Amino acid sequence: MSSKSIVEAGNAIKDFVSPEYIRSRFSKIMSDMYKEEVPLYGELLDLVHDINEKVLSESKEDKEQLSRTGELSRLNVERHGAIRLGKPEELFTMRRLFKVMGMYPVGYYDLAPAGVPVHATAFRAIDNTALNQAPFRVFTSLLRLDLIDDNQLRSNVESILEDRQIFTDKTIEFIDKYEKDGGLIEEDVETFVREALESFRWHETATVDYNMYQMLLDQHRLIADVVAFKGPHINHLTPRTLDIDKVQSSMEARNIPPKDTIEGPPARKCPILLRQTSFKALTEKVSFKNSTGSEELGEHKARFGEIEQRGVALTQKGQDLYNELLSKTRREIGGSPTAENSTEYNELLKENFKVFPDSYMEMQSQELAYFHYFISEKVNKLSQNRLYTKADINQLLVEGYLSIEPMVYEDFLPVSAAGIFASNLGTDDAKRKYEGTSNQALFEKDLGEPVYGLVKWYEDMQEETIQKCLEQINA
Ligand code: OOG
Ligand code: NI
Repeated sequence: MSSKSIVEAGNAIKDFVSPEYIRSRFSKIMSDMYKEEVPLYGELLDLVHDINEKVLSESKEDKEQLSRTGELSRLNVERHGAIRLGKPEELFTMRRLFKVMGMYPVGYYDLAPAGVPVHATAFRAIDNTALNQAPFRVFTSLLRLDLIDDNQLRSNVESILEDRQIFTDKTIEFIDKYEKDGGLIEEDVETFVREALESFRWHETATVDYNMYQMLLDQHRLIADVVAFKGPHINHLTPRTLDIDKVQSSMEARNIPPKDTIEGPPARKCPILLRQTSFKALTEKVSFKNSTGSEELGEHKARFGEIEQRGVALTQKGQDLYNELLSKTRREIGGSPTAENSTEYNELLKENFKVFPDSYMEMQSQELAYFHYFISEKVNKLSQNRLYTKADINQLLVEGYLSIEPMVYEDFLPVSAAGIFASNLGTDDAKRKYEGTSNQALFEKDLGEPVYGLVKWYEDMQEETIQKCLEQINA
């Protein structure tokens, strides 16, 4: 794919490479790098691929649904990653960098209530066609220094991060050039993605000594992960599976140690939102610098592999019901699920979610989820002596003049993110509670622009498909 867009810049007409191409190149070289660094991720990719193929060959219905919504072709390249940043300037520049690849900040996620001292957004494409062409996303968190209660440690962290530069000079030059010209030309793209990749690479040498690392670790494992290294190494990459239960139960046979429970909603006929599971983080050797200049060896756990199954996006009403049922289950089990109570948790979750309708038509009529609307063949038989409006949509659907397909949830779930984090690193950090309110205004100030609202994005896209149907019907 090397589609180009022609953009008029002053009098000159320049050939710019499409952001979709840059994004898919970047996603590819990132995945290749991660496969090399974390070979189990490669194993997981193979497993997911095998199971997806099987699902598609066995279920004509699934295949047709994905094909109608444009997701079938993207399935094998679909993945997300995650990084954790330390200071506001890093978030600001990261936003500019992702823009070169056509990725914009969508949603605000506060992980503090779940015991992780960060807030976050996800960078992704926001146009449906662009998403289907290159569905790469990056969950990007920023450490909340205001949540470190030890004053001395907080000021240490600030001075450690102060001089850190996570971008190469060349990357910054390309970003400037992109902003000035309005695009990147073909001969710059490969150098740009290679330079950008450097910021996501793993470093075996910590930037702090062993004592400082321990102090950071004692505060929170995530703080050590963000502060003690040269850059925001990508901490996981996540392919999309069509059957997460199958992958979960097949992981062990391939020597991939799975986490105990799948995060998110229970298994359903009509999947909602997002279900995720992962393999545990690797223990990696790290060398620490001592004040004498000698090196000390130690270990760090951060990087893992994750998989996810995506379902239909929910309206605010649907989200609220989801949150209520999930919290209820967690309350009943006494907090986050553990290895010991995972069977009980799963049963309880299934039981509690029985009140969440498990048919697309029912979810549509209760306005719990978002859908793509299509006209059906029967539409020719519709009487043409009146103008149809949005108020007729439900009736037209029930009578079979329209059909719907679920709109896939493209985003993330903060409780799941915290759950993955905790079980991966095998810590009790998630049991910590951070007081203090979420701070979207501060996040957006650091980011340099507001994030796109989560619900509105789906609302607008659904509206677009409804309007298109009406146009076709009234034509
Ligand atoms: C948060 C990652 C969140 C997900 O899939 O929910 C995420 C973290 O950096 O641990 O990737
Ligand atoms: Ni993830």
